[in-house]
Amino acid sequence: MKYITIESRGDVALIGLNRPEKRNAISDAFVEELEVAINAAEASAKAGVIHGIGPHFCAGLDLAEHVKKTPFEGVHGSRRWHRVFDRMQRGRIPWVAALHGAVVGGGLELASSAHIRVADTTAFFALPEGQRGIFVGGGASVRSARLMGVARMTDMMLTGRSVDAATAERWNLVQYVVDEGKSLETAIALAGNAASNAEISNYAIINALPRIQDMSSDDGLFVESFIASFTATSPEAEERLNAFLTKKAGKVARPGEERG
Ligand code: 1HE
Repeated sequence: MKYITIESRGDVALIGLNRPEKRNAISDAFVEELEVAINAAEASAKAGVIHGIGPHFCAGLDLAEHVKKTPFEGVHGSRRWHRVFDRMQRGRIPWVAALHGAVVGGGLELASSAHIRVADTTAFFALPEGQRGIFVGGGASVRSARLMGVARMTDMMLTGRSVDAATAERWNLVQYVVDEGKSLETAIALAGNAASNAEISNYAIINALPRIQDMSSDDGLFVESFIASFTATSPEAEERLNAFLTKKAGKVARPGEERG
């Protein structure tokens, strides 16, 4: 593949955005390769990490390619991003985004499709679509807005505000902030933790939680009870519950302690 690297670390697949000379700007061919890479990762790994090669995570949409498109080609392009990012968000395995440098426009949309975001202190976040005369088209109005809230996203888009990693954490855009250069190794460790969970639990976590969030409380509780019962009666759950009861599985760790 030209724009994407794939590696594996045990049960974790690593997808690298690999167009550093253009700051990992996402062209049509790039997003298609990303889909192939996500499919390959799902077939071989229990969790995934997505990261940027070079000085930035991702500068968003390839503006040079976009400028030549007709309006209808633009719609198809946006729908392609939706399809590929949805494969990640509502697929079979959890994804952790390791962020550094620019996480802007479509780069933030891609990061918002992962399940956990880890930023190092060099990361900065912006939605410059307003300044470019366009609108978000890779899912930010749904995913990024749900993470940070509509008021903050509106502010970012109207004013061109760029926020640092600490602010992004306060805004719920990222879950972890780590020292410069540490986002990838932290993301791999977190993905490794997720990979050790029961597959059915991970599937329910990533597929059911965002859907239940979009339901009424009554519908959400009803759906939750079925998922809870379905997962709890799986052979893997029986094995894991018995492992704890017979002291073969670790206890819950206190914050800062190694997991048992
Ligand atoms: C690009 C792109 C790009 C860089 N499309 N070519 N995204 C943006 O509006 C962000 C635009 N990019 C930037 O503001 C800066 O490049 C960065 C802050 C990300 C990085 O700055 P820096 O100094 O490290 O790099 P640079 O010198 O600006 O860029 C290096 C090269 O990458 C340069 O090309 P060169 O041929 O002159 O070397 C840049 O033109 C090129 N480059 N970003 C194309 N985005 C589905 S809807 C989503 C809508 C959006 O994502 S809108 C936001 C688009």
